[in-house]
Amino acid sequence: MATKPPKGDPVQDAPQVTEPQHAAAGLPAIGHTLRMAHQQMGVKRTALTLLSVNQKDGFDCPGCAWPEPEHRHRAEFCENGAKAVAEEATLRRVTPEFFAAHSVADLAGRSGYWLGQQGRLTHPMYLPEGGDHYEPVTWERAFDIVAEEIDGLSSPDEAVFYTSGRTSNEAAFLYQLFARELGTNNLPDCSNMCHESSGSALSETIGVGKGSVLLEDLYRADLIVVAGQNPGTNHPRMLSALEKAKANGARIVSVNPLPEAGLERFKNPQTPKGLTTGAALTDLFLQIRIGGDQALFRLLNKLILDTPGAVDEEFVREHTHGYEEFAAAARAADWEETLAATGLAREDIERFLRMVLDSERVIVCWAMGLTQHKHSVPMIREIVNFLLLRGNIGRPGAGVCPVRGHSNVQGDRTMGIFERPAPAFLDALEKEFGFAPPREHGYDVVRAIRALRDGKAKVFFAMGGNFVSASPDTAVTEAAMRRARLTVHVSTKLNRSHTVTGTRALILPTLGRTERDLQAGGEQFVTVEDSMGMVHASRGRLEPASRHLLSEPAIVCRLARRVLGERSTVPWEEFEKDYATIRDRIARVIPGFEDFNARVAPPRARGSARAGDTPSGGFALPHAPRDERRFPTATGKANFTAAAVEYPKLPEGRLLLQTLRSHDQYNTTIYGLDDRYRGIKNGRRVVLVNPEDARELRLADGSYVDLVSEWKDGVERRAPGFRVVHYPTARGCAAAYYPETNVLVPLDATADTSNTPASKSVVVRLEQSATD
Ligand SMILES: Nc1nc2c(c(=O)[nH]1)N[C@H]1C(S)=C(S)[C@@H](COP(=O)(O)OP(=O)(O)OC[C@H]3O[C@@H](n4cnc5c(=O)[nH]c(N)nc54)[C@H](O)[C@@H]3O)O[C@H]1N2
Ligand SMILES: Nc1nc2c(c(=O)[nH]1)N[C@H]1C(S)=C(S)[C@@H](COP(=O)(O)OP(=O)(O)OC[C@H]3O[C@@H](n4cnc5c(=O)[nH]c(N)nc54)[C@H](O)[C@@H]3O)O[C@H]1N2
Ligand SMILES: [Mo]
Repeated sequence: MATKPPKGDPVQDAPQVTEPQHAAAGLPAIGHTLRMAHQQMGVKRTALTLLSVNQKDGFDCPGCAWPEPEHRHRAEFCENGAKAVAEEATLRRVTPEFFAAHSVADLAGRSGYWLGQQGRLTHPMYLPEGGDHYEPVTWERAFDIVAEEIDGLSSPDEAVFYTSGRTSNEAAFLYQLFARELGTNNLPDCSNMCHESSGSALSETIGVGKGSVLLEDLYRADLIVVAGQNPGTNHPRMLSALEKAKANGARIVSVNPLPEAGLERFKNPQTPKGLTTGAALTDLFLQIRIGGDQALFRLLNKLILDTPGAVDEEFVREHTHGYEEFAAAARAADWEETLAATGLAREDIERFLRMVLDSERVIVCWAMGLTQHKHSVPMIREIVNFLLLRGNIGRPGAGVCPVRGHSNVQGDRTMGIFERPAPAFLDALEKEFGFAPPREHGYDVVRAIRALRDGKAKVFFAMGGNFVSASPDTAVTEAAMRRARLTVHVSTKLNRSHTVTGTRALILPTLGRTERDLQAGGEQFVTVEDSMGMVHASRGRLEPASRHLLSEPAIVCRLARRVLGERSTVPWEEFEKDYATIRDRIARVIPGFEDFNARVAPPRARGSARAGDTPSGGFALPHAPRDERRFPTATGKANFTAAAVEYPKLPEGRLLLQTLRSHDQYNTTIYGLDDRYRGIKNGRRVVLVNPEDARELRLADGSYVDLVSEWKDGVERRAPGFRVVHYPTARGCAAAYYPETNVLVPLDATADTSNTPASKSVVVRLEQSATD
């Protein structure tokens, strides 16, 4: 068995391993934050910037989509939010001289970590056909190049317009408007790889593809289930909400193959107690096998059905559809099969049941641990069944809570970034702008990759993100991208997608959230929507990283004017000057945004308030199931569903690999090489394996293996050189970081219905690494 890292691995990747921790945040978190922030921004800028995150007149944190509490601490402290801010507000710069010194081939050989560490992009850059270096280009020339390539297409459907989830509502609305006026619905987004399964499951069952709870509901809940989520790292501010819920008497059940430190104990750095012992959060930890959640909830539903008086019969009668069929399927649930699927003990499931029966108000929260499996959609629908049974949707303190990732991913969807737009939305666009938007569905992420691979798409345009690193099947995706005629990235920072290019390529540098946005009509702000459907303003304060940057709305407006010219019916110039004019149109097109401008204004500037307006500025979007127990589904009721139970079945000698985030990364942006809570330092190429499995597979702790994924197409997908770490994960389950492991996720291995890459259930074998 190899015991040294294989040659050729990045030198810095030399993982050291200590015991996993059992609590999150506390003083060490403050120390880590300040160290990272000082390195990127210096002391003064650190203080100024971190103080205006999520404050009334400041900018929305570019970290996660967790909502802000009404009563903010002066610095709503969150280690990973601060890292996201430091990463953007860094004083390091990637200039034309940098590109002159580094060929594209050189950059393509660097790690994602190195690329991101180089700093902010300062100039529009162009890689001409046959060129080996990016060269500076004027904005006018850049837009001409995009227009030339789009004009050369035989159909607008040969262009693809990707969006990542940091894009503001204003920019997103304009971007989809441009794509649709051009004539395509090819608007894939990061959500296709993220919460698409939640959207698919929820829109069909409750009629709205978004969560049904507000922060106040968490504070009132009796029981909060956190399944498939690691908030200590990915939504740290959620821990304060859980702490408060507990103080109010809630109990917490965590369902996860890994014991995650943040869920065990939270040391709130804003309270004196938090700096010492902190608060225990989880009352019951269900260490489930990967993919076992549908089986768990199905059995729980059977047990509820079998308990006299446990079903909320009035709610079921008044508000739901499909109960009988569901109940028949649930009654057939089998203990033995459930124990095999979940790896749980009978007593634990019985304890869970008792906690459920003792609770009047139940909330289920989840994230990527539930959305990225083949059977994610029926899994989430089973959770809806579970909540419906006891009337836990549409009443205070209860509901569904899919916790979104990117800070405005939910808002981008609301604004129409979707390859399968609703007819009513297109009708409203048509009425407002007077052109006929295309009606055929466009490509999602996986279909866009296939289209590029097959030569059916030729122009790839990305509004943010890092498409080639975030997408599955890295080798396939990169080859697909290289076939494009033109690849364009609107970006703040350098990343791998800039190095894997079409025949020609452009990098268009843009303002970040933290930066002042000055247009002809004065200083602008933008708006965002958080994970709970709250909309509010975000205003950057810092000087832009370079005077050559354009804002995202300005880029779309200028591009649209150049590409569409006279044929456009949209006032792009006016939109660029004054974003309030964009919001006026959003207010007319999208339900729930009535009086948009007035309602996002600072509280003192506002007139009379409407329902949902918050005292600190901003408002809650309407949500029929939450607000009125009305379910706008095809049946007009909340739908029970009765899918067959599925769970992954592993061939002998294989493990089920989940690809997840370390504490020091934001998706494909790597902040550092540590995963502090899991006891990993100085390296990312690690694979966490249960010690019993490791013994059976003869995998010594500290040995090096290649991860080889097995999929029915027979193609060998290999990620070489991972250090084995014996770790208390569930039996049969392994874990390794994304994006290094995306090479293992087959493009065609996606969730049914949502088409989300199944990046949390990859069947792998572990092979000894070659040492030289
Ligand atoms: N600092 C930081 N913050 C972030 C991000 C980041 O990268 N860094 N990313 C943002 C984005 S876009 C998103 S979508 C979110 C992601 O937030 P998370 O979903 O918390 O992120 P992951 O690291 O993918 O963690 C998945 C969790 O699900 C568990 N899990 C895996 N498989 C299963 C399963 O089958 N069943 C159950 N019950 N659990 C399972 C894993 O053990 C892990 O705890 O975070 C957002 N916030
Ligand atoms: N194997 C595996 N794959 C996954 C996942 C997984 O769990 N496992 N998770 C999936 C999920 S949940 C998601 S959301 C996707 C993430 O996919 P993406 O959203 O595409 O990826 P990010 O890494 O968040 O994008 C980072 C880049 O965004 C740019 N950027 C940052 N801020 C801004 C801004 O304000 N404006 C603009 N224009 N650009 C900006 C920077 O250039 C930075 O390099 O990855 C998915 N892929
Ligand atoms: Mo995400």
